[in-house]
Amino acid sequence: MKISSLQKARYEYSPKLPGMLRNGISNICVKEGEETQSVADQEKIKALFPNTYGKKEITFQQGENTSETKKQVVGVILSGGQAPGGHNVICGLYDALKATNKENVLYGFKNGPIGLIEDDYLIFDDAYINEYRNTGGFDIIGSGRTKLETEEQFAIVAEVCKKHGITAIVIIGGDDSNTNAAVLAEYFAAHNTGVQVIGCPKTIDGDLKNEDIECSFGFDTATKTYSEIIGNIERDANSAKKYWHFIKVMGRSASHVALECALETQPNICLISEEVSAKKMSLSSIADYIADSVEKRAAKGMNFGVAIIPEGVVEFVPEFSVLISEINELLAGSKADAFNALGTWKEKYEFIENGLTKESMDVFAILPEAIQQQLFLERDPHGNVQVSLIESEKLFSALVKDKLEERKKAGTYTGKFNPLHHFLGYEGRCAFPSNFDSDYCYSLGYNAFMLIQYGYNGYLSKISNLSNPASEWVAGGMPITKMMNIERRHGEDKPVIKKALVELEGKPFKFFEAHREEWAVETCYVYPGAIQYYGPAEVCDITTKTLALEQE
Ligand code: FBP
Repeated sequence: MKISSLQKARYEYSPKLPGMLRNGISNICVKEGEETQSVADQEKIKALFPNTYGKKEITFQQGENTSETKKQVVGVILSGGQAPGGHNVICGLYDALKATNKENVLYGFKNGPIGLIEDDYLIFDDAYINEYRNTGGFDIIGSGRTKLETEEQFAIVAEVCKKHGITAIVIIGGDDSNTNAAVLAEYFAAHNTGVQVIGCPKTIDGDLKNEDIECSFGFDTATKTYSEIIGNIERDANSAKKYWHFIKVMGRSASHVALECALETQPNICLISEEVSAKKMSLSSIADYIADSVEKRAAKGMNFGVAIIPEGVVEFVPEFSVLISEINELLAGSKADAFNALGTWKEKYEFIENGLTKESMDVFAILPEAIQQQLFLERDPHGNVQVSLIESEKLFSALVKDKLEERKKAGTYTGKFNPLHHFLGYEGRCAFPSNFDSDYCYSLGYNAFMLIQYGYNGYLSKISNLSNPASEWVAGGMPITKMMNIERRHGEDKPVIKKALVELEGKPFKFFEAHREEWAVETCYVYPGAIQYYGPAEVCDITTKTLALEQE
């Protein structure tokens, strides 16, 4: 296989472990903390997890390893969207497992949770693992979005584990996958299978975080990748002085990615979906807000700018979310077939006009035709609009253009408005992990094996104190049930890990809020440049501004 010079060099990188995990496997002992309670709905969660609820938080420290010496056969899966560093979680897991006992075995189940159901796997060895050290992507075993959530699936997984003598499963995934990890752990405990389950917090979206999990892996590299590109675009904008760039960034519902990129690059505009929702901002008021910046900059002779749009924002605009739910209703079940059978867009438009309320039709009617059509693209498996397919960057630039035309007529605006559009998403999910993600992920995997070795079940691998150098990081584990509450999902009450949205009272947003007025009118761009893997620690090992502000 032909590999790049950087890939070759990255194979040689030694990820940094937290200080307490650096003294060799025989020198890691456990300190148990307090028993835990779930963040809310304690009685309900306790009743649903009678075997795994209330366990103690643990930390590792230097000291004699007193764990069991049984042979471990561990299975690992990657679940959901790619996030840089996933390979290193597996490398860390493998290294700790082999350092403990050469006879231990690591199975990689392929293409996500489905691999466990279909018993589709490979067995890792040194040669295979070494090809993936410090690289991006999930191609080491593949990933997938199948969910492990039903009793039937759990019974199949238990059989697969029995067949291979598997003693533990590590699930590398986001909030839903780790919720399912907790349910699987409870099932295994209730059925006395002896199989343990450990989760690792993954997602570029940054929405799997709470008082225990400081950040999910992949967020650091993905936001650094996007920020590099945004910074480059800003510099181009400031050189050419003739375009307004509308840049949509990935991140699903929460705006952590957009906010971090804004803190890194100081664009003229960054929408924050959580604020749009809290202030009940309409499409028109958002367009006015952006147009104000365009107008003020134009008055200073600056007919250029940069606006960051979080991919999920439209769902947070009240009238738009009503429109989306009406459309979901309009296409529910077999009604979608009737709609798709209509030949022309004109016929479809009539169908839509007859099906929507007047209020929603008013919103629909002002959308550009391309966006109208995107709202009728294929639904996700739950029947919902796939918001990441809606070109909201084009939607907002079109609405801003209309506003500016009105202002031109009113004589308040005399500038030029040439918008360009970008979407930053997939290119950030498989980048070579930054030193931070390389170190964090390797530590998460190494630590996950220590949790297995000490017999813990239903725990999330936890590495904390992350804004400090890795030597000061703290390794341990937290029962997943501690992070759960009850939420209404698809018409049912479900125990789930609470998704973290941007907190409008939190320090990262407050910092942004304090500076954005100036950024909107002046040119305060910051150019972060490409991720640096070699060089001084203050350039190569810095973490996100979000984490730094949160831990100030
Ligand atoms: P996870 O939540 O599984 O980590 O995936 C995150 C994400 O990259 C979102 O930011 C994005 O909206 C979505 O996946 C895209 O999904 P897909 O890869 O199926 O197109």
